[in-house]
Amino acid sequence: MKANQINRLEKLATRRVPPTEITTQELARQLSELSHEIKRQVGVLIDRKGHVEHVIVGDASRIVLPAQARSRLAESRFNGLRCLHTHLRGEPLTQDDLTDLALLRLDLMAVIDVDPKTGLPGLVKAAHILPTTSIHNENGESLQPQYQFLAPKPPSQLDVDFLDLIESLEAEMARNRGARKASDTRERAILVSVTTDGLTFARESLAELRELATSGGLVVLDEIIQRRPRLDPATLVGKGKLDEIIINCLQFGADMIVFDRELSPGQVRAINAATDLKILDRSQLILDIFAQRAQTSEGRIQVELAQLKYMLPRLSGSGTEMSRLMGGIGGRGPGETKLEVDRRRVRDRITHLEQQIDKVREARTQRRAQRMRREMPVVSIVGYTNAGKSTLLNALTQSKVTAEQKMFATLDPTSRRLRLPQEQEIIVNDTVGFIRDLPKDLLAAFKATLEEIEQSDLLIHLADASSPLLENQLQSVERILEELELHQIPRLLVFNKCDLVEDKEQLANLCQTHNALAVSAMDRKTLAPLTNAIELRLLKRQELAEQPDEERAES
Ligand SMILES: Nc1nc2c(ncn2[C@@H]2O[C@H](COP(=O)(O)OP(=O)(O)OP(=O)(O)O)[C@@H](O)[C@H]2O)c(=O)[nH]1
Ligand SMILES: [Mg+2]
Repeated sequence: MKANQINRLEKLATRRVPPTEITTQELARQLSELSHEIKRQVGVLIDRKGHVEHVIVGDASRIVLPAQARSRLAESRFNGLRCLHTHLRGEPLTQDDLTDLALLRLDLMAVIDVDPKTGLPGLVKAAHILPTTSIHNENGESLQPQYQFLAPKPPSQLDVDFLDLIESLEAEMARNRGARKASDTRERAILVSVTTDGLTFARESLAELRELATSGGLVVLDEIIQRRPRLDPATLVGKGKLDEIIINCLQFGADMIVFDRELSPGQVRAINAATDLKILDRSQLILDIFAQRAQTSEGRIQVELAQLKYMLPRLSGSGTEMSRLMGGIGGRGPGETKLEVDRRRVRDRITHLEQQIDKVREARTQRRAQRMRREMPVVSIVGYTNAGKSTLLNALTQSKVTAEQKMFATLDPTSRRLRLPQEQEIIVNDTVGFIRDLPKDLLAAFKATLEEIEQSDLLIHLADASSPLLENQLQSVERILEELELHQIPRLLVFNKCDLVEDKEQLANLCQTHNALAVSAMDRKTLAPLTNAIELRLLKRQELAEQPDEERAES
């Protein structure tokens, strides 16, 4: 490049256009002529006041926008910069141009055609993002980002009032976001499900994720389902789709993306590299809820342990990446200072917590020994989260354990006494709810709590008969019981929330196929068959226990 061309490029940085105009004829001409001479694309980023902020020189077919353009994402709705650059071959706005427009949230992307003979500016082609109210169709598949293309015109005939245009777009975006109160600090999430098979399960699973998200204190803005032949090992959804989702989030005003399955450490890193939005996966969401709920010091130790174990393999990359990754909802989770400690210290902390759990376990064994001496039978209510376990315990024992329309309302096991119809006294345990794909570390960490159940004489497996995922939930609970080696304990299957099931015949069939009882924990009148059944089962067990070994083997 000649000295005079460099000089002219540098001068571009001092230019200013009236804020209401996309470009002046003069600026268009300067860009076009320079571009023609050096046979490269030349571009400028212009702020809302009309000042040129950056000058960019590309090659013959593309320019790369500076990273600073992205760092301004935080405040305004669009980022307050428009990009104006030249095209040497008369091509329309390219896919790269549109992706930059959306991902950087530029005010506008405009290209100026350069006349190949004269170097004079030809048509100006421009596009901006359209605010949307929905980002998916009725099948839950996300829509392509919406762009509005302005009619191509020579620079002298551009009659758009630029400021007016951008301000009305921003006003519309603000309306779409709804009247978000300043006091509402809840984070706003878009849920993403990727599936390799049917949509039905993906939809139900997404419904569960929505409940998890709401239980965790998030506002769910929208849900996206993507179906693909196989999962993308790098970014789960595929790079192009990911860009699309990120753009959707920006258009929609979301703070985070929640994925309906566990992301590998590598996937988290790759996705984080593509966006400043917070990323959460299903496991982390569950961990987060547990962190919010844990009341006792034991519960807190267990949750922190699980969080640290989840975090350890993901401990690499820059500090900011990590804090974004591990911040959890509202910046909860193990906390930023803790995150900056190196792996060794995390491992030390894990060892320390594991020792503490061992101590708790000892104390628990002793307590249990005392209870054994009292020879009271123990019955534990287990089941999927939100099945109504705490409600049932309350109804049976007339107590007031927290029961809520929230997942994982119960974290710490609670015991109550219950006098059965024939005067026998028993202990009833309420337990932490199970969930499909319970994070492995969490399961391990909660083993201690669930050890309580190990000593049970009977398990009541309580299931929500009104859930569309009933069969699935039954299987999940069975699988977890097996993993916890609790499947040897006699089990009584009980369907709850029968008041919510309209089709009573179907309910009766269901009970018959599964050999289960039907109750409604909300209605104490429905519980008599249950207490009778408990009594019978315990009696049978006692008789068995009193039989000599040979007879027991026969029966
Ligand atoms: N309609 C109806 N709602 C019920 C019934 N039993 C429980 N619920 C509701 O279901 C929700 C969950 O009840 P909980 O008792 O907290 O459920 P849980 O199994 O203890 O849940 P976690 O502790 O979160 O695992 C609450 O909103 C209850 O009011 C029932 O028989 N009928
Ligand atoms: Mg509960």
